[in-house]
Amino acid sequence: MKPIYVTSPSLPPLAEFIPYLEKIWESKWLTNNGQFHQQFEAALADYLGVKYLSFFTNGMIALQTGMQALRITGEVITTPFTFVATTHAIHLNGCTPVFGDIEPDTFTLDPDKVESLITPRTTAIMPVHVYGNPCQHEKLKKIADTYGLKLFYDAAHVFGVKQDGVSVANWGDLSMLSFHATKVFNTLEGGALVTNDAILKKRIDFLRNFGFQDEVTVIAPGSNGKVDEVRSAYGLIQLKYVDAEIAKRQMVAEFYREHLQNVPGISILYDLPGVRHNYGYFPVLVDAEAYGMTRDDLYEKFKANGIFARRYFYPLCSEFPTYRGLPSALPGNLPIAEKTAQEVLCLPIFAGLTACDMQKIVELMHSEMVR
Ligand code: T4K
Repeated sequence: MKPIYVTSPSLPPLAEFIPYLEKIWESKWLTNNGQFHQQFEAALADYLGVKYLSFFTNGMIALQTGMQALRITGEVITTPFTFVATTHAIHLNGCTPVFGDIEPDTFTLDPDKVESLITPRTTAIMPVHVYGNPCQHEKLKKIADTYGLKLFYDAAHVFGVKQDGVSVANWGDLSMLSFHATKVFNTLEGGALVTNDAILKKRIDFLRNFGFQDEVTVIAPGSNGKVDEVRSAYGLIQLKYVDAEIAKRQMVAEFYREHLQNVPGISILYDLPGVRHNYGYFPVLVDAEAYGMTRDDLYEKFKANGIFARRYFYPLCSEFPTYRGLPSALPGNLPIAEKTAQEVLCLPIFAGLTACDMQKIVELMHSEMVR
């Protein structure tokens, strides 16, 4: 039985990659802002329709560098319903995460819960466009502007996502994208910071290279977030194929929607008005009573049949030992996030998922109804 994972990366044709590798071998220029790195940054900014973009070695280092570039300190209001990188970046930058509850229909940070969490120590809001669902930007921006807070989006899941024709990665003071192997667009590992502010872009690029401004001037204690020429060249080729990847994923999402819409106890998400989605994830919510089986039992049943669905994002970040003692993390404070984390299951979705695989997945879910 060939396992079916929650995702499987698409790779560019190997033959297209070889000439790039030959050029890299010939030039011996391997990293530190090489020609393919520069070309890729420009091509990516163009594809995404954003002003300034800095390519990073991964999303986590980009998040940490972004916080440093924005000079975020003290308390940061964020969501508990995310991959732990978001919360860790806040913690590792010496700040305290303050968790707000999420919205039940998009699973993103609920703007109406943010204001009551602001204290004199708050300097930023860090929301997440989880599963590629755009946050309520206008409301969050209004709060950030009113209280003089930075707005830094963890945009790891929104590659190519647009709202009313505009790239969601444009929002806020800064956005972080991830190009990890498990994402819609991958550079093996990789990430980016996106901003509309030229001075901020400059600071980010210094911090990405140990803080070097020139050969002898170090302006701040920067990290090493640079990317090599091999991954930059790979990214350049990948860009040609990403629209086809998204189109195939959309077909998978439509299949699931058609075949799961009437399963009692299973809730699914639909496209949001005005949003061009990327179909990076296909979360379902399992209401154990109505469905006749818990989320965890369905997860185990899938596993027994070679299907490795994932419980993203369970447990909540607020439940990990480092964070669970924080006042905002105490049980009962985040009821919608707590319920969602108990019920959510992300079904396999990727371009290479076959019709046979999809059929098997929905049949396994339907078979619960006739037990
Ligand atoms: N913020 C958010 C909201 C994020 O979701 C993430 C990353 C970040 C920040 C940080 O960005 P990066 O620093 O990662 O760029 C995965 C990814 O490692 C992680 O990037 C991602 N979020 C998270 C949601 O998922 P795991 O622990 O679930 O990965 P893993 O290794 O279990 O892979 C999942 C499945 O994917 C495997 O069962 C099989 C398949 N797979 C995986 C890899 C690595 C492949 O087929 N090929 C592969 O190379 O975290």
